[in-house]
Amino acid sequence: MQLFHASSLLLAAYGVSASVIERQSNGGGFEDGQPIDGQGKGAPLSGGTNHELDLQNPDNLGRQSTDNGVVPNIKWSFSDSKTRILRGGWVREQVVTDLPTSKEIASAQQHLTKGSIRELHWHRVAEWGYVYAGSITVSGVDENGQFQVAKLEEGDIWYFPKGVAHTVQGLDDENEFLLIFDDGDFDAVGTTFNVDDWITHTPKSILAKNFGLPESVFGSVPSPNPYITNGTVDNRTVTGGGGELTGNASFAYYAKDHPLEEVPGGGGSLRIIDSRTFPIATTIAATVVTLQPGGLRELHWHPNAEEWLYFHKGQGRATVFLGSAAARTFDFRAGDTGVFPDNSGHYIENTSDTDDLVWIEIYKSDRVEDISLTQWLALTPAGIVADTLKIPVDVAENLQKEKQILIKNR
Ligand SMILES: *[C@@H]1O[C@H](CO)[C@@H](O)[C@H](O)[C@H]1NC(C)=O
Ligand SMILES: *[C@@H]1O[C@H](CO)[C@@H](O)[C@H](O)[C@H]1NC(C)=O
Ligand SMILES: *[C@@H]1O[C@H](CO)[C@@H](O)[C@H](O)[C@H]1NC(C)=O
Ligand SMILES: CC(=O)N[C@H]1CO[C@H](CO)[C@@H](O)[C@@H]1O
Repeated sequence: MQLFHASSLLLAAYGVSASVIERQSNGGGFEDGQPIDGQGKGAPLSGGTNHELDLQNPDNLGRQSTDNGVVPNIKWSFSDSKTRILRGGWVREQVVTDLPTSKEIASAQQHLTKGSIRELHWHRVAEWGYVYAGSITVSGVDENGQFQVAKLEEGDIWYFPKGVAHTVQGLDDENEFLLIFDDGDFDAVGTTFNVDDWITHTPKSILAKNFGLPESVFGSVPSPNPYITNGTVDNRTVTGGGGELTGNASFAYYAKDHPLEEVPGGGGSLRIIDSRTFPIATTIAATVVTLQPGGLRELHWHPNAEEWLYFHKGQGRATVFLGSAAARTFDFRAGDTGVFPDNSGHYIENTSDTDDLVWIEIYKSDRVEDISLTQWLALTPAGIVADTLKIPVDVAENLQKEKQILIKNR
């Protein structure tokens, strides 16, 4: 802080050239939001700039000297999304037009107040949800007339396969969740089908014939459809049809039934939610991760899919490696989303001295899969590794053969 104030004063008093000298003698100006590296590269920003964003994203200013080449943007903050405010809550989305590198996954944060309802609907794509505040009822019906009405709390998850009819209602005063869809182009026409939208655009005579009811019954269906509507908590039980979905057919994953996994690296804990632990989730696999201050999600890649990310708490940074000497470092904080392209190499480091970094990883797959750089090298003949990387052969021989996953601060 002392350094920051001193340099700000200098900047104000003597103009930017004094600050260049100041920065160079102090090893760089990135912490002050200036693209100056302290080794003679860079110069101050003289034009328009968003200083707050520069301070939050020192790696966009060139701080990481191993970065190289052209790497497209892989980050989008929910704070950059348009929030749709409604009676009973709000929603803000991230779709492919916001973050073009995220082709397989689109997402939203959504908030429902007590009793409020995300109106009945279905999608052409699968929906996955994670409750991070409050509690909700999710209700769904499948092709066999089997249904489920599940009460979900913080940490619980749901998954509706493509086409399954569903709705969500808030139970606590304030309820919020992350929504994931397995197609980046989620706002395309033909993706979401709301019940009142359909009813409104069906001839009244057909409605009467279809339901065996007078036309007047449907005289008050809201139009345009409200998306979220305020309501009252309904805990009537549902019976009949094809019966309740349970066991492996359940749409609901209850966190309390799945203890957190401690990992070999000792740097945190995680929970993998994929078709092995949540059998119905065949197109969306996830990991919820907590990484300690200074901890590192070890260098790895995913052989099966893009990795989409939502940062829930804390701050971190990650470098994505695309091959062809292309690599770029990004700074992340709570509320950011990101995507690592299919098979790209990466790590995530917690850059806070005090706070855990909590994020959710999503893959359009039935499995979470990764290949660890260290494990790969440890399970390759040591002489080959030593000759390739020009490292001592005994170093190659002693690399960890077990995935560390989350490495504690060292
Ligand atoms: C929803 O809000 C409107 C406007 O405040 C109110 O008239 C209506 O009674 C509310 N409905 C419910 C079910 O709370
Ligand atoms: C129904 O839900 C309300 C609101 O959460 C609760 O106060 C009430 O006790 C519930 N009733 C039953 C029968 O569960
Ligand atoms: C439920 O799914 C698990 C994991 O896929 C599987 O091991 C188990 O055999 C399934 N149980 C039944 C009753 O199908
Ligand atoms: C506690 C700890 O190790 N914090 C580190 C978090 O990451 C930043 C950036 O790499 C380091 O500067 C901190 O020392």
